Order: sequence, then structure tokens, then C-alpha cells
Amino acid sequence: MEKINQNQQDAEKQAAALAAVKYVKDGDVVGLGTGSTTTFAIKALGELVKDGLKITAAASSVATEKLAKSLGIEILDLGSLSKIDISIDGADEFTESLDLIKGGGGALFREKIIASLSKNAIVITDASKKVKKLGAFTVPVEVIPLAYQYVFDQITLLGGQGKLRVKENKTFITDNGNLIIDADFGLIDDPAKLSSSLNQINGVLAHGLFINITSKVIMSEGMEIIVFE
Ligand code: ABF
Repeated sequence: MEKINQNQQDAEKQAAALAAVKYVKDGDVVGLGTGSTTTFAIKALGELVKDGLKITAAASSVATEKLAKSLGIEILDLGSLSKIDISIDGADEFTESLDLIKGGGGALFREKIIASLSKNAIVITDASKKVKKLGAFTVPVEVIPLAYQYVFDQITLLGGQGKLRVKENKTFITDNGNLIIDADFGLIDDPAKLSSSLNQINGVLAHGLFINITSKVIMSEGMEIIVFE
């Protein structure tokens, strides 16, 4: 049963990815996110580039950059860009009001910069990511290492339960050399308020609440594509 579900979920991710790629046109600067759903989109873009699509891209992680380059997609220096035409990225949770939790893969800072620069920030997901209220997925908070304990304590004062992210039995270090605290706030009644509170904590580089950033969410459910905007 498990295998069938995995194949079904991959088919949904691929369908959402192909629907998003249709928005990309010649001359676009494309923001590329991370995660398995976005990987389908990057591979589809690679095929289109092979067939003559003229795009350049900015990558939200070292892994994304490597994959894009291997497919012949020209990568620009994110720090030099003042705008991105369209970005395609995934999410861990989303609501119908386009509030997201992202950062399960640890690339939330560059993902947030790319989405913030994008005229059209598209998020692609399978149906499992849609929620009524954010919060079942913990909120990733990227922390400058020397501020770790201070930020941990501030998260506690905000009512969150923080946990230092560990991967393969080692402390997870982001592409930017920082730590991640995964903060459990329970179901979040006011994501915008929590986002603003987290933004004000000195030592927080970024957090995974994406509020008023996303242009549309393209979700696939079974054979159906549903666009929330
Ligand atoms: C990225 O991809 C992250 O922000 C998010 O955690 C992850 C989702 O991955 P997947 O598409 O594999 O579920 O967008």
C-alpha cells in the first residue's frame, strides 16, 4: 500500500510542477526553490532549455544550483538581483489564504529572498500540504550560532517549544553556516503576528512562516490541478 501512495504522491507533485512551468517564458529570470516537488519543476525546465527556452535562474540552495547547472540552466548570483520574474518552490504546509510554512529542507532564508524578489512567486504542492491552520509542521527558525541560546529562550517566551535541528546525528548547518531551531507553537491562530514577533528577535536570520509573499499555490489532487491565488 505504501508504494502505491508514494507513486500517487509523486504523480501529484509532477503534475503541479508541470502546471507551474507553463508560466515560464523566454527571457525570464526564474527563482528555483528546493524539495522534491520543485525538483520535478527544475527537471522539466531543463528539458525546455534543451528545446531552446531562454531563461536564467537563481537557486535557493547549493543542491538546487548543482542540479540546475547539470541541466544546462544558467545560474545568476542571487545577491546581484533586484527582481525575479517568476519563482517556483515547494512548501511544508499552506492555507487557502496563501500563508505557508516552509524550511523543512533547511533552505528557508534563500527561499524567502527569492520569493520576496519574485513578481510571481509560485508554490507547488501535492494535496497533503493543504491545512486549515498552520502549525502541525514546526516552524523552522534560522539562527546565527552565537545567538542560539538567546533566540531559543525568546522562542520559549513566545510560547514555542524549540528543538535544535539535527540531521544524520549531527547538528544541521544551513548553506549560510547557521543553525535551525524547529519551533512548535501548536496550531497558529495569527501567523502574521507570530511572523512579526519572530522577525524582531535579534539573531534570527529568517523563519519559515511565509506571509503575504506567495502569488499562487498550485496544488494537485488526484488528476486535478487546483490554483489558489
Ligand atoms: C522547500 O521544499 C522547503 O521550503 C520545503 O520544506 C520543501 C518541501 O519539499 P517537498 O516538495 O519535497 O515536500 O520548498
